[in-house]
Amino acid sequence: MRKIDLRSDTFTLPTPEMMEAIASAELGDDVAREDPTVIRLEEMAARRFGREAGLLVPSGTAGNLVSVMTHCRHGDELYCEAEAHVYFYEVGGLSAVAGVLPRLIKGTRGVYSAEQLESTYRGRELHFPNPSLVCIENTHNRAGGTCWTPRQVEEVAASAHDRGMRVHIDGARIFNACVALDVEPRDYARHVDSITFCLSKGLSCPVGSVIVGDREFIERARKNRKIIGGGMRQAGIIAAPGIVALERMVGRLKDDHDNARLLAKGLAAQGLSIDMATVQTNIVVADTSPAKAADYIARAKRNGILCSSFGRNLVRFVTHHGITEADIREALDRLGT
Ligand code: TLP
Repeated sequence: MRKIDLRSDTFTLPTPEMMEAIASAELGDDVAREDPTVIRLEEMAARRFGREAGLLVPSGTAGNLVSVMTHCRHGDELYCEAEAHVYFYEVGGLSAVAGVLPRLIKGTRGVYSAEQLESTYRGRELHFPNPSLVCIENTHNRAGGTCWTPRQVEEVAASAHDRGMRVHIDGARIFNACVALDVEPRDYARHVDSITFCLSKGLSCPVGSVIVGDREFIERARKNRKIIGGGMRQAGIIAAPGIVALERMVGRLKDDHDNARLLAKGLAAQGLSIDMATVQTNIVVADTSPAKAADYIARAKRNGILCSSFGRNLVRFVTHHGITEADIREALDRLGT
């Protein structure tokens, strides 16, 4: 039986055009800053976000960690949403490597307000860690791929800046937000100090993420990237498909969003509980109660449908390049049996 893999958009494979770009990429040693393809990608990313500079990193996790290390000193405090990826899924690197204490804000569908930031903010006082960074996740993974509007980012960022804190966006899937809301990456980037976005999720690249920010920040981030072992040599083989992704793969994300909505409606009709207001991009989080997520996932797997656990009674489905509308209809048929 043909498998339909809805576990994550990280499972996407590079397109033939990406493979050709890899094969013909002009290469050099990027630690010595001599890889022209990496430089091209970094400049292209910076331009796309309206920022001065970009830095290729091996993964979204590396992008967040390097950004946190660059914004914060050991012992500082970072504000983020209670289920933010940087807190929930990054192996505690925040604390283990960057030495930062997270302070959590419970958002609504992944989004929190400036008022919430203000009421959680502890101030600068002898007894408290130094508050230095506010993180925003857009789209928010555990909330179901929900989007922050540029306005929401602007308000939280203004409040953070007023308190002397910097702002980082974990924009692993920020292009999904841009497509869903019909806004430009620069509409977000202009309010914040750094953004990480991933090439290897909906954009289908095999590897890589990019941090964008001002030149001075990116130069300091470059050193931190080296500290964590993320200085890569002929990294043009990673950058080349990234260039294809930025040029060709953003527009098609709308198909993934349409497919996610189709899937969510079908799953709801089969009795799963889904907050449809969260189905804004390419992620569907469904409550399987009273069935356990593990049992639901095992049964789906027996029918050739792969999805992942998001908690005791929660499963996640992600649509992506390589999943067609016909696949979604087929998946619904098989899940409904
Ligand atoms: N998320 C993965 C898993 O780690 C859960 C996924 O399948 O969704 N920020 C966000 C918002 C992410 O969703 C992810 C990956 C990352 C950062 C980390 O990216 P990688 O996996 O490249 O380190």
